[in-house]
Amino acid sequence: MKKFNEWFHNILEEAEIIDSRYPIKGMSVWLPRGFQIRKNMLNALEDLLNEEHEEVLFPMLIPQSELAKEAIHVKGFEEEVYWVTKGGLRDLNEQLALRPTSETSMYPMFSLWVRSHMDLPIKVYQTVNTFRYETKHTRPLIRVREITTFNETHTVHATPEEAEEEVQKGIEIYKTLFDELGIPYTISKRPEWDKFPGSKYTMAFDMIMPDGKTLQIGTVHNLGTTFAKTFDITYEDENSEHQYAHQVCYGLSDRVIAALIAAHGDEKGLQLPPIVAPEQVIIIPIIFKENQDVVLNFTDKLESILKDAGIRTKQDKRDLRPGKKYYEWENRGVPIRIEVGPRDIENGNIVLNRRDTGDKEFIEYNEDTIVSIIKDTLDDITQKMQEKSTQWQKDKTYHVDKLENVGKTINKKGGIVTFNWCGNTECGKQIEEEFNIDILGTQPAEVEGNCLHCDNKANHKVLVSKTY
Ligand code: PR8
Repeated sequence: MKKFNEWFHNILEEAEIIDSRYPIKGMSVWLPRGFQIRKNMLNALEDLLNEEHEEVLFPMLIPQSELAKEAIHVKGFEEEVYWVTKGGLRDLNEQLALRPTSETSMYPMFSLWVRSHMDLPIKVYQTVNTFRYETKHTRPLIRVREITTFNETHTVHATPEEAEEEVQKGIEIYKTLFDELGIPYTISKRPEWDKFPGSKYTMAFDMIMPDGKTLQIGTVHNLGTTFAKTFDITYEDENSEHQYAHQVCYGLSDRVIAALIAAHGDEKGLQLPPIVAPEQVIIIPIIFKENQDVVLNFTDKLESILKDAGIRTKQDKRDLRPGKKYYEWENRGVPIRIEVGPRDIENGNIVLNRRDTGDKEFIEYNEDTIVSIIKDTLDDITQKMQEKSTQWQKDKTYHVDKLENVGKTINKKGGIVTFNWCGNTECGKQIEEEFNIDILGTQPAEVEGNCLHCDNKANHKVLVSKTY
């Protein structure tokens, strides 16, 4: 796909995902179809989170004094905070921040909640809107100023080991979600200068977009005891001694929806993984005046059988040419289209079309087997979409062993380039500047030889790319 940006903007409009004409930069309106996709994505995510975490809801406004408490954190966000300074005509005694993220809204309350080790762990999440006055170029769903779908998980633990386990838990949850959505990803540990402000370290998921740049689609942060010290989150251990709690937080956003659109879309338009598709099956009755009743009796029955089995199904009875309907539903990304005409009914067939492969198949119609055929096909579509996008990310990841090939490869092919690196901040920043790229992070690997850039001993495999 050559002009990804143009394609992306068009598809958001054509497939009725969002309307980005709202008169504030970086803020858009979710349209009914987009909202449904968003809801289905959140359901899948919350199903995973609910196994061990509980949903909460904190206020959107944060007193300036709380936001300012954690110095490194506030430094990281100070340029991005929106402030509420007035209540009606009166100036407020204290300015209130629109949350850019919720550490400083939640943690003063955690401090009240945690008394003894019996109160731990706390594992909560919320799905809210957050506000960031982004100064980089804004793009719908990708870099917005009102993040409308901010799903953030916050946990508090007694020991560093439990916090480490939670980091792995967060990574597993995001892996499962992205696999279900067929979103490809690479996980790395962000460099020191790009970790979440106030964290010990950040693990990040990056997807290679169709234009070769990478998009950060989720992050898991080990906060250590930094925030516990600032907000006084302590517990009394078995020996009645006060200990600082260990914390973890992780989050993702509207970007996940951008990622799934980008990962699967094609010239025909949107292609939705079954788990988020508002309609998993669209039935198109092929109607001629003389046999309208026969066809509609059949398709109505089929629709109710599929719906009863929990398959999201819709029938398109509009008085339009079938070709026009096919085009429209393909554009909207519905995974399976079923066509039924009078001749098919006579022959005991229905026609099943797959959006992912474009395959068209005549299947023998039987009320007892149709549900399992459709369910199996939906599962197969999910798997094939996932395999295809994972392969794409793999094919666009290159290992180089000459410095000159770092820039050359990225400029020519895009994607992610990996090479041996010393791990030194100074050296890393020079690499970023020299090649006009970003260091995504490092991955654990047995590394032999020297740093490609400074020739000191290498001890990291580093990943670099052009980023969104
Ligand atoms: C945290 N605190 O905040 P994070 N537009 C769209 N998506 C965005 C934007 C934006 N302007 N900025 C960030 N994201 C932690 C973890 C609570 C939860 C997305 O972490 O600042 C990115 O995908 O890394 C990012 O990975 C995620 O939100 C979490 O934001």
